[in-house]
Amino acid sequence: MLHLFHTADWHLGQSFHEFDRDFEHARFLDWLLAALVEHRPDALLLAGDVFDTVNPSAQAQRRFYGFLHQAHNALPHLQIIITAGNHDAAARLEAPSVLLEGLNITVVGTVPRDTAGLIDAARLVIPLKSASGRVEALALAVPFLRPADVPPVPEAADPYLDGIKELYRLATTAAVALRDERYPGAAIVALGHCHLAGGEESRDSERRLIIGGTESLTPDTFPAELAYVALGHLHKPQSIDGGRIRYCGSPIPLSFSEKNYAHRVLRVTFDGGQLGAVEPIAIPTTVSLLRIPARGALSLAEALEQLTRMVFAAEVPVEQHPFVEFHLWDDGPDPTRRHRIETALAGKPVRLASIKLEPIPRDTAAGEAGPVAPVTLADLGSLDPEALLHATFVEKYQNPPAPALLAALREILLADTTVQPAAGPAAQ
Ligand SMILES: [Mn+2]
Repeated sequence: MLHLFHTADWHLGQSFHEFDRDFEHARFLDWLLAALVEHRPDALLLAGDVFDTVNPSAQAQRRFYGFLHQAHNALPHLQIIITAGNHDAAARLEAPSVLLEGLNITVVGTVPRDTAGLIDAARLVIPLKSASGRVEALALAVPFLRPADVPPVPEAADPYLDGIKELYRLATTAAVALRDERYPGAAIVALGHCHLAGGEESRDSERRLIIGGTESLTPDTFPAELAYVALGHLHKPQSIDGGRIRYCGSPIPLSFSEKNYAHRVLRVTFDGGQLGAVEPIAIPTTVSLLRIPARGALSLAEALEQLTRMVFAAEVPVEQHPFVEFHLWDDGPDPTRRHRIETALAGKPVRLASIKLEPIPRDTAAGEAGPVAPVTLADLGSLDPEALLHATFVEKYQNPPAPALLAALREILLADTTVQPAAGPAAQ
């Protein structure tokens, strides 16, 4: 019997609309340490996106290495396998490998190659021991793969996608050979950081893998010999292929679209080389994300009115203040909008993260004017600028322009006919 924890997408050091997430990450890591001590898994798999950026802050790095140190001290037999995600600096992440190996920690950022430059898939295979000291599983520590990381596949329909598949095939073949030779009955598991076809994405935080077509990886990328595939990249927990392939999801919401996700770590059990139970362990929320309104949008006046009626928990330290995102109807340019919201929030225990403007739904009865008709070059001279501004505002914001804006336009139009080009510097 062998147990492992599957986690991914920590994004340590994330800056969230200019706010720091260090408090939430610190609380998550404290919780994880306690959960490891309580459940005593044999291994911890971290499937990519350890850090949010390729150049994480010193504080984020202190958090990460501090956690590894504490986990090793508390559980010296715990094996930790860490792979790089698309947000990580692959080579830098694995730079301290030599030191970490002594702590039972394996970091794989890049695909190992032999002296001839050929991919050495056997080095991706990491034996995992159960509490009995016997190797009961072999883990394929595959990091996020870039096009240069995958083997060439002759006559491939898509050299990148087929190359990813070929790399998993090579690593699985190496693991099967090792199992049959030395560890009969061991389960084979793989890590990965990729986007499987049909996977559900979050807004704003995953950073799309823009290299062509990587969203089309299919489950058969992972050979049938793999009892379990521990994935990172998609932040919503989801399972594919009957639960053999899983995304555990991010431990904290990394964007407002993730606020209702069931953040968790997965506890995976193997028995006799087969996948057994997969149990989610819920991660407690330390800071809440607040959307105003809960769904849809409000006018600025309605939002300000709602704020006067809201009751907030008092006496909470600032790092625990909820993050707020407003959704307001876009009723036209308004340079005072943010300031008026900030003023209404002054003294309240919340942090203004963002204001999203939503297009006002078209009122079909009032929409008779229709879109502004296309004009020819010859028509330009005959257009009435005031009427054009009016029509554009009604088209875009379902509202006429403010009187002050019309007055400003009239002033410009008037100036245009009276000020002569030769007026000189005095007119500036
Ligand atoms: Mn991620």
